[in-house]
Amino acid sequence: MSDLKQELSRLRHTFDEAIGVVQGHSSQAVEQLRVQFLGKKGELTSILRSMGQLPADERPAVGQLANQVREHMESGLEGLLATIKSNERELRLKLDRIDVTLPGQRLLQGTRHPLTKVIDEICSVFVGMGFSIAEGPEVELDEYNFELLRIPEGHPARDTQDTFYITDSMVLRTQTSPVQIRVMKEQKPPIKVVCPGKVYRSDALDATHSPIFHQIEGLVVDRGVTMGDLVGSLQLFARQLFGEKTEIRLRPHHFPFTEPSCEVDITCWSCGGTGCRTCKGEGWIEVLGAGMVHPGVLRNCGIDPEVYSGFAFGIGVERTAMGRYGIDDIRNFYENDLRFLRQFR
Ligand code: 2NL
Repeated sequence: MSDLKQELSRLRHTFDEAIGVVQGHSSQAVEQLRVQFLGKKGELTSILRSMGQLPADERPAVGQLANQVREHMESGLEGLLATIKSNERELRLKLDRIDVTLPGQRLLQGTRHPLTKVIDEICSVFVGMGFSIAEGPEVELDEYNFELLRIPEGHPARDTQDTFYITDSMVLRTQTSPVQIRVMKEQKPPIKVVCPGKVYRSDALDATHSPIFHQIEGLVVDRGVTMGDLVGSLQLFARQLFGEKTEIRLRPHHFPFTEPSCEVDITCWSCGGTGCRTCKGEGWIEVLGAGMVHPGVLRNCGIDPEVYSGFAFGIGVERTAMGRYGIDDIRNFYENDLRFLRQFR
């Protein structure tokens, strides 16, 4: 028997041993065997290469044997690969099995914050009456927050005790009025806007005060706007927000930016006006401040008070929400306690 024939049967033997060891390994190990035995630099290839040196009459027999060995190795590898693949699949099926009877993961669904709800509701009522919504910066010029609203230097409202000063000429806005100042300076009447947003006062946090709170102000400016328009608009607003039977009552008041000015009460939403715990026996609940825009404020914004007039109002959002939902501590709004927030689902 020629040397090459011996080598071929030794190769077949080595292969059989190797494949026995790889049994139960991964498909990559099978690929390594293929490279080792059948690859371009593999052992079979090198044997076939040296066939050229054989005498011509011996070549067919050696070639036939080489082909048998190759087929043997190929089918061995193929069979092994199939077994390994099916083992791997079975293992994966076992590992990936899920228990469909386990309880699912509950998705936490959020809700709108009660303050957001009240802001949206109030704004919707005014949008329904044809108002636009305007927003503006929370860091505001002293000029827009105070000066143009007829709150001059030395006025108690400008006390550094009450106001957060950024620089001598910049403050955290104490009302959303400066947004309306911007609207009046930029637009021509007719103007009908509501301005919701955060406002700031240098107050210590307690049950009824917070240094950051929310306000909605409204402004209407046009030819011939009267106190009657103010009363009618606020009446309509009160009935839509608090119920059809709600009445409003105006009490004289003072604001530097309106003249005349008033505070507006509504009949108690709990007792309807007869007096109860909610209204402290009054029958009335204060909800907002309002008035006719002071001619000086219109002039400060480039609007001629001889031609135009307007009314304005301001609503405290926290106060409204506390009354509406019977909340006795303002801090509830800012603490993100889910036990509180979940009640507004
Ligand atoms: C309240 C009362 C009010 C205004 C705000 C206003 C704005 C401009 C001109 C005139 Cl630009 N007035 N706003 C008017 C009356 C009352 O708020 O009790 N706020 C907490």
